[in-house]
Parts: sequence; C-alpha cells; structure tokens
Amino acid sequence: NKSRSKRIIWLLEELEVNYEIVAYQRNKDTFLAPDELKQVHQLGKSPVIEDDGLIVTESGAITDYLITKYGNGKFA
Ligand SMILES: N[C@@H](CCC(=O)N[C@@H](CS)C(=O)NCC(=O)O)C(=O)O
Repeated sequence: NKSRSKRIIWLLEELEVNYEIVAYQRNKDTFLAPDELKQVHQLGKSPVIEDDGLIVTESGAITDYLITKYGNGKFA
C-alpha cells in the first residue's frame, strides 16, 4: 500500500499477465516494510516480484523484465 508496487500491478494489467498479490503491511509508526519482506529478498523493499522462481527487485528493473518477457512488442 502507498508504494511503487501499484505501478507494477498497473503494468501487469496492461500486459494481461496473470498474477497473485502478496500484501505486506508497513509499520504504522515508521512506515517501513515488515521484516518478513526480507525473506523474499534481502533488500526488504517493495515492489519485488517472483516469476518462474526468479526474484526481481527495483521497480525499473521489474518493468524492464516484464515488458521484455511479456510485452510481445506491445510497448516497442
Ligand atoms: N528503488 C526502489 C525503491 C524501493 C522502495 O524504497 N520501496 C518502498 C516503497 S515505495 C519501501 O519498500 N519502503 C519500505 C521500507 O523501505 O522499509 C524501487 O524503485 O523499487
């Protein structure tokens, strides 16, 4: 919530890729991500995706990855 993750959800919708959202709630006081997110990737930041066993972090890198893999030239 209130994060760059929404960009990735928007992109997945545009690409018509099936996906599952796993929600992690920020700490109400610090606004930091919960420690559980570090079990997905050591950075512990959102967004992070898992695709066919591959973990990708950084919204820009995730965007590039998804368009390259699923874009079918849609955004060329
Ligand atoms: N450069 C990273 C930034 C990731 C980032 O800072 N995400 C924020 C949410 S927008 C976050 O996880 N904040 C919680 C925290 O830092 O613990 C990206 O673009 O994905």
